[in-house]
Amino acid sequence: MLVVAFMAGGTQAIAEEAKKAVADVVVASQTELVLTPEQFESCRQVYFDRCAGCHGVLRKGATGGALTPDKTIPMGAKKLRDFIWHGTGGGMPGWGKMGVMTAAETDLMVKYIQNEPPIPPQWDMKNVKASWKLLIPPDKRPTKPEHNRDVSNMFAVTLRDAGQIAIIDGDTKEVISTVNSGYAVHIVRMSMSGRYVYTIGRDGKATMIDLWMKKPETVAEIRCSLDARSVDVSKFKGFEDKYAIVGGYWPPQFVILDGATLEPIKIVSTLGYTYDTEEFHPEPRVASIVASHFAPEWVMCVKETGQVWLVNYTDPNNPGIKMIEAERFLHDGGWDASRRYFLVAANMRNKVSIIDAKEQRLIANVDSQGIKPHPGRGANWVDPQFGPVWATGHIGDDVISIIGTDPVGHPDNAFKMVAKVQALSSGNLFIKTHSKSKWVWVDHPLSKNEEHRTTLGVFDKANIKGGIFKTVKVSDYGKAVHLEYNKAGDEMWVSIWGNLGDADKGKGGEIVVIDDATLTIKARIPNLVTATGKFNVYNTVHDVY
Ligand code: DHE
Repeated sequence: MLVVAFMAGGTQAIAEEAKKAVADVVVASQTELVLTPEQFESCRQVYFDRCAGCHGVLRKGATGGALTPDKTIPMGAKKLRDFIWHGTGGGMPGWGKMGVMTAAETDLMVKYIQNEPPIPPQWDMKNVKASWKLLIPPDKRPTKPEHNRDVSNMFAVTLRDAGQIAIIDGDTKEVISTVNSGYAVHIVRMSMSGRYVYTIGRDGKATMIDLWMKKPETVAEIRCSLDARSVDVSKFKGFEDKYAIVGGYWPPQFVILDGATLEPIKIVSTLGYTYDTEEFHPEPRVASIVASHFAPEWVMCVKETGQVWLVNYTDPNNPGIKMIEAERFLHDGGWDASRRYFLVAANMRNKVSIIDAKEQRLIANVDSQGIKPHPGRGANWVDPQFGPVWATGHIGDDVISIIGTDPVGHPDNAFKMVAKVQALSSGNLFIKTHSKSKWVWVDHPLSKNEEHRTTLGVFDKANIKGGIFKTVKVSDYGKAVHLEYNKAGDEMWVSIWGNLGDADKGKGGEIVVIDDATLTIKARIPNLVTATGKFNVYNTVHDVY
């Protein structure tokens, strides 16, 4: 029996490209695994939306385990159905229990993942160039801000399921502009000047928004791959905003762009060998990227091979690449307060890899003593006992790990876990503070406990070992996810992640603003469908977290 397979991708557009590019025919291994072409296509889309990020397009496994037929067929339908429906203790969401998949969809997915994965197409410079649109060239953009708002306290907010970015005035809380972006837009980074917002969609589409415009709009866009999660700009002195970089999940590659126009300059594949076993990996995806302040370089994590690449952009057509062996699988991370040390989660091994951007080397792989560290960019503060520290939470349990980051003033604590405290429960995704705040905040959007999903834990920096100082319940629907301060550090903003389908009931999503002095809710910014990541201009430019 034959099953027609299309490639993995995101949007309808990808499916169209795929149909042109791939007309593979996959033989289902058992009669009961047969899917019609329509069922296969719908499962392919569900897999891309819900599963590929953790398990990989080729299903070789990463944050989640491998899902190739040699693994899934022996596991059997019942076990697979249970995993998909109920989730796992390791952090996999229960898609059925959460109401994301019906029983019938779950059954189809069980069959789908027992079939061979479809092979996605490539996306080379010809495709990248053809997708580039310079909507407003630099000489047609404003020469000074067209408004009196404080650009440095604006927020760019990802409206995930709407594929849009909301630009919000942090002072007045007005939504100034809502701009289309890539599909399921993932993150935002700011230009060093603080004028431009760079976004990346899950479909690899990067956009650039000008905050000087009266109503900020997209000035350029480009599709650098078919599946992506990261973008950043050049920040080293003399190179501020000159170049941008977009990391790709599929194809596994990165593209260097002109920082003012997004015109593509260079495309580089990340295909290669795992750092430890030196086996070829067909899908080493680009995870987090940060811009070094010590050299004209990006610090770029290659997830599956466990390498951190230092990409030198002095001569972007001939980029220098230093490969540093770190750990697998590299995911998200951020700077310590001095911005010399980059700390990134290696979630397969429950480690935090620490890279010294000045000496361009790995300092340590610290055991995070929890399951699946997930820092976002982490949180930095000065502990009265341990000195400067950085912290991460975990998806798979309730551990908050605190790591010393000051080798000069506190050498005994540096690059070691100095303490661990407990969040409300497992399922933490983000942790945040501000240098002017007394508090460290954690969310629990993936908690198995429904109450905890909308409750934040607040820790007192002066007594971190005292555990949670206070809990703040922020919503009676959805999930409270991703934390960000305003520029002054006196308001903490959290997103409520609702459902696109519940928008007409006022439960599509919103932002809750908490007064940092009283730890009480001070404002709500409603009607922000699936509001997720929030990025304050000043804090993002200056790595305040
Ligand atoms: Fe993210 C950061 C990848 C799921 C919201 N996410 C990142 C980064 C990576 C990544 C590599 C770091 C980018 C950087 O710093 O350059 N995320 C992935 C996945 O592969 C994964 C596990 C599954 C997927 O298919 O995408 C995943 N992420 C999620 C979510 O489910 C979240 C909550 C909602 C969503 O958009 O899908 C989510 N990820 C975010 C946010 C950030 C992020 C808000 C930026 C955090 C920050 O403060 O910098």
